Amino acid sequence: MRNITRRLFGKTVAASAATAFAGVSLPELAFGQPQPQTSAPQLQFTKGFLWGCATASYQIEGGAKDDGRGPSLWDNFSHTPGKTHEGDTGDIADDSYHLYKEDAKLLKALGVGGYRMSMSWSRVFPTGAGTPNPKGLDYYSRVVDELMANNITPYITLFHWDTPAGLPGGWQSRDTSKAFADYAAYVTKHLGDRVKHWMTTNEFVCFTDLGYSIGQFAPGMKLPAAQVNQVRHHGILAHGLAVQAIRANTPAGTQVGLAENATVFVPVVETKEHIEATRKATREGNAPFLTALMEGKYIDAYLEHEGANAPKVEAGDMAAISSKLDFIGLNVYTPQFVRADDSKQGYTVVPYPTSQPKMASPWILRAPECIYWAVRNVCDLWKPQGIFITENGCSSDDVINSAGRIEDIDRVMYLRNHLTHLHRAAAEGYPVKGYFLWSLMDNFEWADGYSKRFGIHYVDFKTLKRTPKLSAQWYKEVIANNTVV
Ligand code: PNW
Repeated sequence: MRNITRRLFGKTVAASAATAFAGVSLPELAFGQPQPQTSAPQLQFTKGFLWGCATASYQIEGGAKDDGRGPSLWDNFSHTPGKTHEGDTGDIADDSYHLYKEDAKLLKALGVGGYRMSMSWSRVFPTGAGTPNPKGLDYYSRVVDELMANNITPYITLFHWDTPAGLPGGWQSRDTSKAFADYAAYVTKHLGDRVKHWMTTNEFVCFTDLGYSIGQFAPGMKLPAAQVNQVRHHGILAHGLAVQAIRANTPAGTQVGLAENATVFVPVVETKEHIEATRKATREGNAPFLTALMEGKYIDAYLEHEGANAPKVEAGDMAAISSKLDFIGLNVYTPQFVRADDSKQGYTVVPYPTSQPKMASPWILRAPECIYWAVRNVCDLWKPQGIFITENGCSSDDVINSAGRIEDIDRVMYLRNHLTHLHRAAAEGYPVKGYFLWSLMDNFEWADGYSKRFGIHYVDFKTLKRTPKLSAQWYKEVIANNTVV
């Protein structure tokens, strides 16, 4: 538990009483006579809490060769037979490259205050470095203007895995980290007059380990540990250099962070010993990434574990990597469960029972307490200034019924339960500033192609028609009432 002053504790208890248990007073509980619902909203978020939706460039844009865009590692990977579900690619995706005005209307109809989108690096620098392509930047400038004309604040991620294929060696090369900083400098210099919220990278583990160790994502390599650790280092170095580049090229007050899927550890029982074990697991389990960013070093447990395979670090790297951030964005989907034990490590990750309920993607558990622990573990360990949930959502087996509706009640259940647990974190005083739902619409789900749907708008990939699902209707109510409904 973080240090809580008596005043904050009093406020928290009052807030919880006023929200979580609104409408139920103790005597009523005692006598079992609940009163009729009052109009007092339950699980209310604070005024100014930001509601948004998230997407990523390669997953929605299409227009793969339009206006001078260069190929990315994901273009090459998805065009390699056997790498994605039925050979699906992002060539067309949701065609948001041409339909972005329609997508802004979807956002407007939901009533969101923010939109988290990413930029395709190889639209702006077709080979990743060198001469920029003005038409690429123009596209994003138009999208930003369209959002702002609709009172939607853009939150831009500079890199969501679509590494330019023209960069020799990709993330195996330290030069890629430097090229990323140059790209970050160029983009933020040109859009920083209007865009005030930037995220550097999205989910280190997915473009490092999944791409270079497991091979499930682009570029599909299976390198030995020492090289993977170096790739990881180049990933976090890119983030750090980009933070510095953004700060140097944007006006004061610009907010800089990242979007990270730190592994979320949940105590098997909420007792002191398991909670402490969970905190240790969080620090060690995220050692190559978020822990290094927040502590400015690779912790001993990681260095000992990796031994001779530990990354090679140059002077100044860790200072750049730990550049101060205005917020941490957390992408939250699924947890690991931790119990304290008397091993040297002091904890064990408990395997999932086979009966553990899951969503349509087998890696997404129905375990909504993970969003509370995602926030709490990170805040207790490192006390960041602000937290955004930069992604949260799930896949469902959506179908259009005979009435033309998509009744994704399981997604609504998943989201409602997550928001309930997020509210707990906010009510306890953790600095949760906003929430971006993944995703605005169905899109190219990486190696799963179009077989997994994460959207709150259904996309017919033949006609590109977008149709709101039940979850869109639900989210609109959440936003309008600033409350879990
Ligand atoms: C995130 N895993 O990716 C990404 O940021 C999104 O682009 C993606 O569409 C979304 O989550 C849903 O998958 C992940 O296998 C993909 O553990 C896979 C994993 C985790 C995150």
